[in-house]
Amino acid sequence: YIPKENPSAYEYTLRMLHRIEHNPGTRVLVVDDSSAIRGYLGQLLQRQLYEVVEASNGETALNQLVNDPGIRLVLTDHDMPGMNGVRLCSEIRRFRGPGEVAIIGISSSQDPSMSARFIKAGADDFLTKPFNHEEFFCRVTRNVEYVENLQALSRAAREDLLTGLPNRRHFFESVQRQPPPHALAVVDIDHFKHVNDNYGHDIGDQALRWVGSLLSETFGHEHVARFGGEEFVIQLSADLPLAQTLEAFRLRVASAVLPTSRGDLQLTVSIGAAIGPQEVNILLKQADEQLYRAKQAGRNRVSL
Ligand code: GH3
Ligand code: MG
Ligand code: MG
Ligand code: MG
Repeated sequence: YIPKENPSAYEYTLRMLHRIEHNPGTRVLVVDDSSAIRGYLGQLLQRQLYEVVEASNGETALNQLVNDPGIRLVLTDHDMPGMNGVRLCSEIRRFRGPGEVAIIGISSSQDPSMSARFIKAGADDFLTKPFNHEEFFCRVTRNVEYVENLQALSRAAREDLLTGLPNRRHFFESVQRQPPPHALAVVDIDHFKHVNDNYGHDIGDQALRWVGSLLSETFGHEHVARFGGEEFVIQLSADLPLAQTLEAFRLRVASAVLPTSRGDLQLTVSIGAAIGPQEVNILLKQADEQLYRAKQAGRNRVSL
């Protein structure tokens, strides 16, 4: 329905439709001990093209959430046999943050402290039964949007915009979670300035994405990062033969051809590496020194 008599509601409906169009199949978990209420809420949600999952108690709901990280919203009743809704919220928040799933508590309780108890336990919002459909849809939409915005933010904070690879910040966080020793390599494209000068900046960008994809194909998306400009970093397994592994990658780049709108493009890379129990920053500095040596020695080579 589109309530045209009310322009703000009309705009809101358009926004909801826009959201649905761009994020079809968002999953919502409905937790209530009454199957009639689950069915009723499920129907309302399906009207908005949400995918609905149901649970008749808190324990089942927790299991479903553990097994399905794609659930974006939980609607939960309060009074249920076993775990109540407030307790369910605290349990969910032990393993799913507000950037992963939103929670709306629903209760017909006359207890005026109910909404505060839900929110203190980690719920994002609260609905008192009975509610009208428009309020229901607005709160559902707004909470799903909130989670989606947080996810977009966290992605933007972790990802390099041009190549889609992890960025510097994400790389540090993920390496520092691993126990030492670390094996790190810095990869720098040789004479990349010439690529921009001879082929143009757009093809320069295309070349950067290409080297990024060769890196993630070879070492795995989570083990590589763009550090800036035409410089990339690899986190290698300390058990691998470092020199051979990197030499194989150097050769792979040197022998590959990137077809572009301005003709075939070939590139070489220089690589500096370091391995040891030292701090990540110190290893990176050592790898950088080795990269400098590889450049000095004529480029298109590995130094460690
Ligand atoms: P060397 O072999 O010594 O590494 O030479 P180089 O030309 O690769 O290194 P230099 O540091 O002189 O130049 C790097 C160039 O990379 C300069 C800069 O314009 C370009 N660059 C940095 N970031 C981007 C980008 O996002 N897109 C494009 N197209 N070029 C970029
Ligand atoms: Mg109940
Ligand atoms: Mg370079
Ligand atoms: Mg450079």
